[in-house]
Amino acid sequence: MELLLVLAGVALGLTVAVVVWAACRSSRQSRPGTDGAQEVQILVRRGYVPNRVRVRRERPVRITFDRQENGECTEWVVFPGLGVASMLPAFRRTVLEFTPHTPGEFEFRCKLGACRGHLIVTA
Ligand SMILES: [Cu+2]
Repeated sequence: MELLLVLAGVALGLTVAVVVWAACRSSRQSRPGTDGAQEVQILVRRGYVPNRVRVRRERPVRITFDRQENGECTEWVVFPGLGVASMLPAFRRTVLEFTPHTPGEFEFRCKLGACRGHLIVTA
């Protein structure tokens, strides 16, 4: 019985890993907005789509997070290396604006760290 529970747990873990992996493969270049800001749209649903976004440094970035789920996991998005964080209300769009000054690869993630993405800042 205990073995069955362990196997069920492993199977569930694998399923979650596959779902997260499947949601975590798209990559996109930002688009210039009408005011010169770099526009990025990110769907938040069991991860971030896309989860790799390229922007140029020293230009304003405007990221719209479209969160199509509730629950605790993706309630917050945090960019630890950029000092940016925001709450993302369920089933709403939340706009984040900032200007990256340093080139590099900056992670963003959810509250629990299960969903991750990268902002690639180029010179
Ligand atoms: Cu999460």
